[in-house]
This record gives sequence, structure tokens and C-alpha cells, in this order.
Amino acid sequence: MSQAPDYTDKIPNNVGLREDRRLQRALESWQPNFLNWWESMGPTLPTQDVYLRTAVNVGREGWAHFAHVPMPDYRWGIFLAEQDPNRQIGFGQHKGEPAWQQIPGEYRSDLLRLIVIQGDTEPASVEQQRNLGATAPSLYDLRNLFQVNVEEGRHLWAMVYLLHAYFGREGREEAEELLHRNSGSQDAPRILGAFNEETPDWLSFYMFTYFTDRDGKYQLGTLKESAFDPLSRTCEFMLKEEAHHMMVGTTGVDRVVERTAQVMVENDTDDVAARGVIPLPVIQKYLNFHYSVSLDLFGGETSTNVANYYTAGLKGRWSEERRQDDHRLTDDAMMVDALVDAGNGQQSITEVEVAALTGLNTDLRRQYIADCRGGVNRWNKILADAGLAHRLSLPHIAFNRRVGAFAAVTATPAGELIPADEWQRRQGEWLPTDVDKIHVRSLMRPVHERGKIAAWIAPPRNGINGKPFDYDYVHLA
Ligand code: BYC
Repeated sequence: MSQAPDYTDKIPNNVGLREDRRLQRALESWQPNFLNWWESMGPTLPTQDVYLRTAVNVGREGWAHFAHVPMPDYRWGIFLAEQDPNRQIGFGQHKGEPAWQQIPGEYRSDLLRLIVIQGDTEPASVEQQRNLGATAPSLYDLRNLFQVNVEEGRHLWAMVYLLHAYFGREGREEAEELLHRNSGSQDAPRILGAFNEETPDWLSFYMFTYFTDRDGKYQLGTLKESAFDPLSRTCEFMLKEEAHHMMVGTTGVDRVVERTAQVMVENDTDDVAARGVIPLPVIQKYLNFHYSVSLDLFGGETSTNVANYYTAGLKGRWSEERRQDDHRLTDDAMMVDALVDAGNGQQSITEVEVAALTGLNTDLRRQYIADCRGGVNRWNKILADAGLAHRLSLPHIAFNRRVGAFAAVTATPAGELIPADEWQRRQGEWLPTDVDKIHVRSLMRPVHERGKIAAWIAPPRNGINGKPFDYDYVHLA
């Protein structure tokens, strides 16, 4: 008997890949391309092995398995949350009908678009972060970087599974394109703006995992509501992994703020750049940048796309089931942020009433902003506890925007509209300048020694999976 390579083991899954030879073959032929992409665009730091959490099943006990794994041996699996055979569509014109196990023809192209956009972000972030290993502040942080990277790789697999299983040849072609586009490429960039920005240093990495991964949490939360059940189940499981990424961002910024505050107090000065830490105004500028580019990921304040997605049942709201309304919204209105003509050629920022369906990007963005405030409050508590008066804040929604109503204007972090030439002159007060970036990069020296940590960041309060901070999380090559 000829021994076909057993890809069902190479691709751990709970989707019955063994029983679907066609799909198995399609994914088999994509797998080497993925691995080539990982080799050429993934993490550059050579390692022997890394203490990683691997998803092995979706059940309460079995889903996360921790072990030292050589990176190339990491197995990217396909896992969907448990199916509820009685699941009904929770919103839109099909509310109350059974969830779809196949895609209705009329929604095929919209679903394809949503899945491709979601899929495109996953490998993009791995590309953006590929050089960070070389400057990791500790083995603990290095391990977390790799954990985030392999999970983003798995999230790509999650979307590619849907493309292959439900979209035929077009889906297979899109799956190839996901490996062809690259972050920052001139010819074939990633689809959304934030995923073509650089993540050149660890402060950017923590800000990215705080603000941009958090957009991922909210977008996945809306796709988890989808009438298309396999998409819903995939996103539900992805959200479990996303929690770790949130933790990396939240505690990463905590630790940077904590260390800066310590050095400020010890030396009784704000002027800490020369003392080997990141000054609070620079942290604020990084925050301003990552928050504003992440707001762009929510699309326009009003959008007929989102109205159509909702009505069709493709993309719901955050916590759809907890909303106290008819879940159809055809007769509802809501207020969205907008620019209006204030007469005498001036514009001003206000709110206008629109059909609730077209305002759903704003609705999601507001949920996201409220969540982001939680981080800022935490960081300010660290400053307050250190006895410092300085506070961090989220900039206004009109600040530094490229997408939506406010892309047309230039505004300060306080939300004051200013002429474009003033913005040009003053943007260095609010966004990282070359001098700021060079200073931050100058601190990025690797600390790859067990139990040691760079001087610009405080150690974490807890290790991973109950292990201490000085655990041998990574063995370097
Ligand atoms: N960049 O109708 P509108 C994550 C386009 S992150 C470039 O307002 P819509 C992760 C738009 O395509 C989550 N173009 O937009 C995080 C449209 O073009 P057309 C990723 C943009 O469709 C960290 C036109 O402008 N997932 O998972 O309502 C690490 C009008 O826009 C942008 C998703 O985003 C932009 N930023 O909303 C790893 C979920 N914004 O139709 C992973 C899937 C808009 O005129 N995507 N445009 O040609 C969606 O839900 C929606 O497509 C969007 C846009 C929210 C992105």
C-alpha cells in the first residue's frame, strides 16, 4: 500500500479533513507555500526552540498545550469552536432562520471580501514584527513575540481553510494572494493601512498589540455573530487566542510606563532620555500614532457596506445578543461623529443623525474606544501610584486620520481643527519624530540572557503558564 503523506496529522484539525480528500489535497498544496512564506517573511532570529502554547483542540481541557517547540516544527492547526446544531441567525433580515452551513449565492462575494480582508491582516502583522526578535528586552518577551506570531499564522490558516472549503477556485486564488501581498510592499501592499506601517521597535510592538490587535478583537467579535456558521465558529476560537495578544500589549505598555516612572521619581526629573528610558511625551506620541491608525481600521463613520453586511447577516454588532432592540434596525437612527459646514468657509466637528444601519462602523468604533480608555486608565494609575502628575490620554477621533470624515481635515490631539500648514509645522509635537524614533531604537539592545531584562522596561508581574520570569522560555540557536 502506498503511503500518502499524512497531512491530517501535519495539519491538526477538528474539521474532519481526513474525510474530505479534495479539501485535504488543496490545503496540502497550500501548506508548502505557507511554510516558504514563513521562512522568508517570518521571524528572522534563529532559535533552537521556544516555549509555545499550541492549540490542540477546542475543548475546555485540551485546547492549549505548552511545550518547548522548534519553530519550524510548530503545527498550525485548523480549529473551529464547537458547533451548536440549533444555532439561529441573531440579526438582520434573516433573523431567526437557521445559521448557514453553506454560503447563499447572493452573499458569496461580500463574504469573500470580508474573509480576505481579515485573512490579509494576519500574515501582515508577522511581516511587520519579523525583526523584533533581534532586540528583545528579555527571553520572556521574545517568547511572547513568537507566540503572537505563530498564532497570527494560525489565524491565516483559519481564513485559508474557509477560502478553500467554501469558495472553490476563487478562494484558492485568494489564498495564494494572501502570501503574495506583503506589508509595506510598493507593488502588492497589504489591504489596510495600519498593516503597511513598520513595527521597528518594542514600544511599537506593545502599542500595536494593544491598539491594533484590539481592533482585531472587535472585528472578530462582529464576525463571530455571522450567519455563516463556519466563519462564526472560526472567529470564536480565534478570539480565545487573541486574549493573549491583548495581555502582551496591555502589560507591555504597563511595564514601559512603570520603568519610566521609576526613573523619573528616582532622579526627580522629567528629562529621562539620557537615563536610558523612554520619556512620557514620547510614549504619548507612540500612543497617538497607533491609536489613530487603528481607528482607520473601522472604515467610514457611515457606510453602506456595513449596512448591507448587517442586513444580510454577514457581520453583526459587538455583543449582539445583549443589545436591547429588534436586531434588525431598519427603523432606527443613531448619532455619528461628523464634520459640518459652520458657515464662513469653516468646518466644525459635531454629531449628526443617520440611519442606524449605516452608522454601524461608528457603533463598533465606540465600543473599541471605550475599551482603549481602560488601558489609558491603567497606565495613569501607574503614574499616580508613583506620585507623578503627568497623565496619558487618547487623542481626539479627528486626529491624524486617513479614512472617514476626518481624513479631510487636520486636527490636534485635543480635536481642534487647524490649517494644513500648521499641522505640517506642529505634527512633531504629537507624532513620533525621527529623533524620538532614533532614541527608542537606540535602547533596543537584545537581552537574551535568562532572568535578565533591558533597563528601559520593568519585568512582568507573572510569567507564562505559571513559570517564573527567569524560566528558559527560549533556547537560541
Ligand atoms: N484601509 O464602507 P467603508 C486584525 C475602504 S485587525 C484601506 O467605510 P467598510 C489583526 C473600504 O474597503 C481586523 N481601505 O468600509 C490585528 C471601502 O472600499 P470600496 C481585521 C479602507 O467596508 C492585529 C471604502 O474604503 N478585520 O484582525 O464599512 C494583528 C469605503 O469604506 C479602509 C477586519 O477588518 C482602510 N483602513 O469597513 C493581526 C474585518 N477602511 O468598497 C490581525 C473585515 C475602509 O469602496 N473587514 N476602506 O472599494 C471589514 O469589516 C470592513 O471591510 C472594514 C471597512 C471594517 C475594513
